[in-house]
Amino acid sequence: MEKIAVLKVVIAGDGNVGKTSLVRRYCEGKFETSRVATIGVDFQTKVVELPGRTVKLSIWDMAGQDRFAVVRSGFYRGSLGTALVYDVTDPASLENLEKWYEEIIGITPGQRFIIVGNKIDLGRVTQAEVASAFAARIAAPYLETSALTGDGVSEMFKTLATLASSHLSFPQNEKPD
Ligand code: G3D
Ligand code: MG
Repeated sequence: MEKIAVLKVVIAGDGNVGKTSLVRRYCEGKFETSRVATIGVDFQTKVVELPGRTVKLSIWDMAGQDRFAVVRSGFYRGSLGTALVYDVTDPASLENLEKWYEEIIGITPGQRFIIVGNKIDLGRVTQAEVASAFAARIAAPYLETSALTGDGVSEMFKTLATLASSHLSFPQNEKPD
């Protein structure tokens, strides 16, 4: 049987920026309003076809609420890539990316990141230059998405999968399908 690499990736960022909606849109192809806020962690897997290889993402969707900070730290371990998500209509969520970055890099040094500006369907309030400058500073690709329309969502997860699979010379990351 062919083995497919399972790559753990993390979706982090403030509460309400659309993390769970992005994962749902990508994994289930749908957008739902009025869902209950994530408690602890949501977990989904999705097979991703990359040029020349197929991988399986295990996507860990963090709860943004500060009260779960202790729980969150355990979930970062073993992750190969992180999407730091902010809401383009919420300046505080952009300012807080730095805090998320510091928290995660402190627990998993060497972690690779992408920066994602979500809710572009609502129009932008934050400055794209500020977000892309932060992304450049931490050597992260910068993308914009809408979980509502689906714009940019598959690019987001393919970029994350590509980043995570660049770690793939380690046999312990290879698991049976
Ligand atoms: P979180 O997991 O980061 O906490 P959620 O965020 O996915 O729970 O989304 C928070 C709210 O933002 C939800 O609103 C959701 O519908 C909305 N949302 C998420 N992504 C988008 C987007 O791309 N565009 C728009 N317009 N809204 C989005 P409700 O009102 O359902 O709580
Ligand atoms: Mg959530």
